[in-house]
Amino acid sequence: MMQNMDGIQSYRSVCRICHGGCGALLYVQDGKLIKVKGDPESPLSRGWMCVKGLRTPEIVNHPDRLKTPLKRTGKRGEGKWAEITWENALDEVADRLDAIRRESGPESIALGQGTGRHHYMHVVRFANALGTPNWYEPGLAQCFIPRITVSHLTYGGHVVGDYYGNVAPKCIMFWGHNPLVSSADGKLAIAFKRALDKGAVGIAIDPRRSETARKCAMWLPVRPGTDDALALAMINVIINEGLYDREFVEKWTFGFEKLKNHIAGNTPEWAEKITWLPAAQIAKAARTYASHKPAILEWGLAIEQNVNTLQTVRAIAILRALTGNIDIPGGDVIGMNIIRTYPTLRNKLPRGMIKKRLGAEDYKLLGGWRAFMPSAHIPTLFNAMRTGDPYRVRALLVFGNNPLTTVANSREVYESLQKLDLLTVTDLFMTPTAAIADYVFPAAYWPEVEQVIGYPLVAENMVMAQKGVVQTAQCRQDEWIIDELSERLKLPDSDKRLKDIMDYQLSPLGITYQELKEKGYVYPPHQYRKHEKGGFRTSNGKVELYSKSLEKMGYDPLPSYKEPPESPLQTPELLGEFPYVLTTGSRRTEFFHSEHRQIESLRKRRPNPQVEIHVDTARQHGIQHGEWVKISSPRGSIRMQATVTEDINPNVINIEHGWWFPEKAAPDFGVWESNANILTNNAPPYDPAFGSYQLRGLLCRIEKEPV
Ligand SMILES: Nc1nc2c(c(=O)[nH]1)N[C@H]1C(S)=C(S)[C@@H](COP(=O)(O)OP(=O)(O)OC[C@H]3O[C@@H](n4cnc5c(=O)[nH]c(N)nc54)[C@H](O)[C@@H]3O)O[C@H]1N2
Ligand SMILES: Nc1nc2c(c(=O)[nH]1)N[C@H]1C(S)=C(S)[C@@H](COP(=O)(O)OP(=O)(O)OC[C@H]3O[C@@H](n4cnc5c(=O)[nH]c(N)nc54)[C@H](O)[C@@H]3O)O[C@H]1N2
Ligand code: SF4
Ligand SMILES: [Mo]
Repeated sequence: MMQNMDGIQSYRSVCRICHGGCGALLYVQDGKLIKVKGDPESPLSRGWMCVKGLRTPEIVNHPDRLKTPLKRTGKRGEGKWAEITWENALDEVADRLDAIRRESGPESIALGQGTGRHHYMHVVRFANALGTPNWYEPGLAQCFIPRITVSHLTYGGHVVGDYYGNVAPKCIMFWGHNPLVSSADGKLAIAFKRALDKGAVGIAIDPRRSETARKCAMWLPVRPGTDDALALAMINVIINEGLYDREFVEKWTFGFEKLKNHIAGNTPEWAEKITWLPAAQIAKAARTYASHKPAILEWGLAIEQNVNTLQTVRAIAILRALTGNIDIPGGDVIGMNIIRTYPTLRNKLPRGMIKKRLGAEDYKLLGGWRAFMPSAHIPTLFNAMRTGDPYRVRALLVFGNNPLTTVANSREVYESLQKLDLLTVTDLFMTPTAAIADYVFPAAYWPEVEQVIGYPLVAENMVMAQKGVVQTAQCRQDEWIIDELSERLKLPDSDKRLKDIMDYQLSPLGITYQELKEKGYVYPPHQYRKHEKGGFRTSNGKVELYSKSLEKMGYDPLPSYKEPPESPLQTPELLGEFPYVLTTGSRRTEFFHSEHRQIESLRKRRPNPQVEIHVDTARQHGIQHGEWVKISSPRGSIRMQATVTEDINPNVINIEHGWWFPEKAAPDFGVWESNANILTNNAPPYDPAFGSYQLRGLLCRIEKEPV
């Protein structure tokens, strides 16, 4: 802490509004956060912060923040609340949970949370201690878990691009990824900007010319949902034109000949008909990626939001191995994992319970014993809430998630939540989901929490500390709420608090959390080519082009293409009514998922939900830029404002996700008006390994709103 002349204290911390990690200087006066700016000494961001991070004081001090625990007094969703002390609220919720677990078993209590926030692993720990196998997160099967799992199965560790070493990448291929906006998974936008500015050749595979694509030499506007076919065709070119790294492939990969035979028919000409990309462009992209070394392949979540997720991600993963770009300077490096894995108490979950995890039997890489972080399958879990099949889920404790906006098929989510005996929501603001809860708890925001952050996420090549420097009303860090409930329920290890866990995580580095706070971060030099010392940490020490592990689990050991279940080729009968391919959820700098719609300075920059439509398509429908339009899928309709652009494939419609309107009346807050997940589908088929559902590559129609 530094003291300035006029009574202002400043602190060094790390922004975590997104998965982020931008170094931040926080200025506090009389206990109030008054300013945040970029920390020039941060090794990652070197002074840069995005607009959300800079607006942190406006968020922390927002008058609508939840400030005290609330208990519902009227009917569910009636908007009648009584303030209640933490002591009473926690006692009451613990009593209800205790009764439910006695009556119906702990599996009838589910936990829900959102994407990688500070309390992520603590929620998993709580589930295991409570003895319930049923926790969920709306990402997971649709976000990141397929990439992590495939990385481990294929290379024996999680790979991330090497932007901070001495060798700069010569090429970066962005696949369904727009990190210049999303800073996803703990990789900061600024690192990509710098690498591209330094001259790396960019290839963007994206139906939209995204902010990232605009900085790339090549843009491939692929048909959403056909990335598997594109990746197979690129493998085909790289093998058949002899562009692969022979030495690496021979020495360090398994199954090359089988792969070669398997993809023989997947030529660029074959892929052209599926992906809507000219064969020559596919071949050129493959050649460019293979001939610039070192190259990074940045994959994003667009490749996971379909029902052939496992094989799509596998096909793309194989490209890195064929080109020998793994764990080399300036390439894709395998994580160092310098801190201990969070103690999630996985071994406390009784064996019988693993079998009861909803969806685990069917989606083995999401919920089974081989899963990276076993969780419940969302459609199966919400179905159990709604129908009692295969058993009733009676309670849901939500920590930082607004499922009415981020889970597919919002209407069914709503019906499911209404059936619960107990719903608690911990959040920063009153959201449409919180508004139908029985108890609402006020959460602490990032300048109010303590945490150890391994960066980038899952790879953990460096570690940073986040410091609680201010306190708002009665807001509490989620981990504290969980610990208080655990203590009341006398759960295993409930005597260990967050600080003990953080010290444990840091123990391999020989420092305590207190010491890390003083240092700010620890960033050891990266060790490259770790496989040369003892092989890859896969089942046979080699990169598995052909995956024996998958074969054993009953999944295809080699990747293949599968047409999306609702698409121009699969369901041509729907094209009359729904002629366009819909994709949802591409990120916007100003908002994090359903957050920030009440933050005036951010909302001013994007006041309304936007649908992107090509100029030619707009002309055909008489749609003008800025006009409100109706977008419909076989599930329902929503309204958004048209952004007419040339930067999108003319047959694709792109909509934002996460929209609700805090300024509109409770309890709905307009959540039924412009919510992308009214259009998405949570019905089968799902990806056979992860149970992923489709959020990108569905069918839709767009029309002028009737006047
Ligand atoms: N500002 C901000 N940052 C965020 C988030 C946020 O909400 N706001 N969310 C965070 C989270 S949880 C995540 S997972 C990451 C995600 O971040 P990214 O992985 O970067 O994903 P998106 O921006 O959702 O989508 C990337 C690109 O995929 C394209 N796309 C859509 N459909 C397809 C398709 O079928 N194939 C291909 N190849 N491309 C397609 C979109 O046009 C988009 O430009 O962002 C994180 N960062
Ligand atoms: N159609 C469509 N849907 C999508 C996606 C898409 O691309 N398209 N993307 C999916 C993906 S990849 C993801 S990861 C999910 C994300 O889904 P979520 O992470 O669930 O996102 P939100 O719905 O915004 O819910 C987050 C809530 O947490 C609150 N919050 C923020 N910080 C804290 C905190 O520290 N503690 C607590 N208790 N609350 C906090 C916010 O106010 C907000 O209400 O969305 C998924 N949904
Ligand atoms: S990119 Fe993420 S971590 Fe960095 S300032 Fe923005 S929100 Fe914060
Ligand atoms: Mo995500």
